[in-house]
Order: sequence, then structure tokens, then C-alpha cells
Amino acid sequence: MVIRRGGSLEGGIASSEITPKDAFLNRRSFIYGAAALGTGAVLLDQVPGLFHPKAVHADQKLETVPSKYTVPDVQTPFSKATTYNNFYEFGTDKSDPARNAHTLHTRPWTVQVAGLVKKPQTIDVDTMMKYRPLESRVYRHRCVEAWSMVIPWDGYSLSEFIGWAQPLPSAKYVQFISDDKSSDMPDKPSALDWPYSEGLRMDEAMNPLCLLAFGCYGEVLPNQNGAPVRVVSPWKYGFKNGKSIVKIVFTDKQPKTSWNESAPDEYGFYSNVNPSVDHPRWSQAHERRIDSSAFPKTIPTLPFNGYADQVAGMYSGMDLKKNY
Ligand SMILES: Nc1nc2c(c(=O)[nH]1)N[C@H]1C(S)=C(S)[C@@H](COP(=O)(O)O)O[C@H]1N2
Ligand SMILES: [Mo]
Repeated sequence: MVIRRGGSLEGGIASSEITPKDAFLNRRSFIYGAAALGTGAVLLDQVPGLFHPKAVHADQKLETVPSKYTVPDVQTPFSKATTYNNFYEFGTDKSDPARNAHTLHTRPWTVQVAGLVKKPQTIDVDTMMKYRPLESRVYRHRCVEAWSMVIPWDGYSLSEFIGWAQPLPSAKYVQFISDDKSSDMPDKPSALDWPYSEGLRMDEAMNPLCLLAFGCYGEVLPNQNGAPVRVVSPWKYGFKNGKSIVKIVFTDKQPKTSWNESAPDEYGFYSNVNPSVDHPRWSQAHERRIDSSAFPKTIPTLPFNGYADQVAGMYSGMDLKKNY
């Protein structure tokens, strides 16, 4: 099924546009199939053609338009981007989210817009998804653990959504709160305080590079990648990009963020990709680029993940060693 784009957030959506519940149930049975394969799926998939990656995802096509915010790097295969994930709500191993995230119910889904806004309200994710054309943007993704991927995300600039939300002039930060329903995520580890929370300074959130993503690889986001809606700020370490967002809060104070709260010396609020500021336990100078090869190459990490031209100006005058 093709999800149509366009329309406005204010407008309602016709029932014909809503994916029938049973289509979602069908999709879940695909995902259960993958679960049975477990970790083996990852290994098998390294032999091209042996394992069909469609088994682990929503398989729901999106209509997208090209974007000027696309990097020319070779893309990480879909099968790896959807089976090697961090989504701690579903377990701490990289293979856990693809196996466990089928329990997340992604419809109906609403996002609450709260805090310092003209009109606090709750919006349906399907309405949100149709607010602007979904651009296909190929972004570099650099995890703080020194691996990276190149992923085509489908979404529109977060700034568009913020424009719709109408924050008050006093709003200086945006906080993104992820879902934490125990019914859908029964085995959340105690490694972090839930719900997962992340945040950006308002100018960072308004930077056109900062994406609100509803899909990847031209399809609805697989649950393990943060369905139905997530943030992607490609010049920052991956953990800044909250998945499965249920609440967006505008604040005048720097919001609490999960990794910063759990280990403030290791994970700063800014977390801009910076090869010259090491993590206390490892170097950030290089990254393992996960591509189609069975033996990923190690490549130098670029300041701001290669997006310095577009974002460095936001930090002029700031000591990036202190504001890591
Ligand atoms: N809710 C939530 N969001 C999250 C995480 C998480 O554990 N929970 N992990 C983060 C980390 S560390 C990374 S690297 C990216 C991974 O996104 P991907 O699996 O789509 O590559 O999601 C980020 N967003
Ligand atoms: Mo990460």
C-alpha cells in the first residue's frame, strides 16, 4: 500500500487513507517469521540473496521526493540497517530490536506537543506524516560506539513541524520523549531511566538538516528503527535521535536526556560528532563503516560527521571540548 503525502496537519484524514488494522496484523506475522530466525538472520544475510530482508520490516511503500540533503556515500544495505540496531527498550544487543520490536503497536499512535507552545495539543501520526512531502535523504549515521552507516531516511525537516507547533519565543530547547509502554516493551533493561528522552537546542532543531523521519529505504520505518516517527540529526552521535516518539516538549531549560543522565562524563548534551574529542573509554577518531562487505572498513571520522558546512556556525565561540 502506498501512503499518500500532502495535506495539512489541521485537516482531518479520510478513513480510506488509514491503513486497515488487519494490514498491520498481517505485517506483524512477517516480523514474527523473522523473529524465529533470530541472530542467524544477520549472519545469513551476509551471503547476498540467501535471506530476504523483507522478512523483518513493515514492507509498506512510501511516496517520496528527492532531496538536496543527500550524501553520495555508498549506502548501508537495508538488511544491515534493520538488524544491527540500538533500541534499548527491546534489549541491549544489536540483534535484539529486530527480534523483539514486533511487540510495538505503531497504530493508532499520537504525538503530544506540550510545554512552551501557543496551543498544546495531540496529533495523530498519520496526519503528521502527511503534513509535508516526504523527502528521501541519504544521511551518514555515526554511532557514539564508533560504527557508522549510510541510510536513506524518508521524512521532512523538523523545522516544518516546529513551525506548525508554534513554540513561544521563550522556548529555547525541544525535548523528544519516546514511548515506554510496558505492554509493548515488557523487558526494558534497567540500564537507562525510561522513557528514553533526548533534546536539542532550538537552533539545532530548526536547522533544515534535522529530520523528522517516518520511513527509510522508501518504506515505512521498521519498528526496530523507531516506528512510527523518530528524529535524525546526522551531525550528532546516533543516540541523540530518539525513536518512536510520543511527546515533543518545548522548554526554556536544557532538558534531561537519557544517556547524559546515566553517564554525564561520557555522553554530553551536544554530542556533535567530533574526531578530536575522545570518549573517556575509546577514541572517536575513526569509525567502522557498515556497508555490504563482510569486513567493514575503518575510515576517519569527520568533524560534525561531514556536515560542518551546514552546522558548525551554530557552535561558533563554544568550547567543543567542554560542550561535548
Ligand atoms: N528510544 C530510543 N531511541 C534511540 C535509542 C534507544 O535505545 N532508544 N538508541 C539510539 C542510538 S544509540 C542509535 S545509534 C540510534 C540507532 O538508530 P538505528 O537503529 O535506526 O540505526 O537510535 C538512537 N535512538
Ligand atoms: Mo548509538
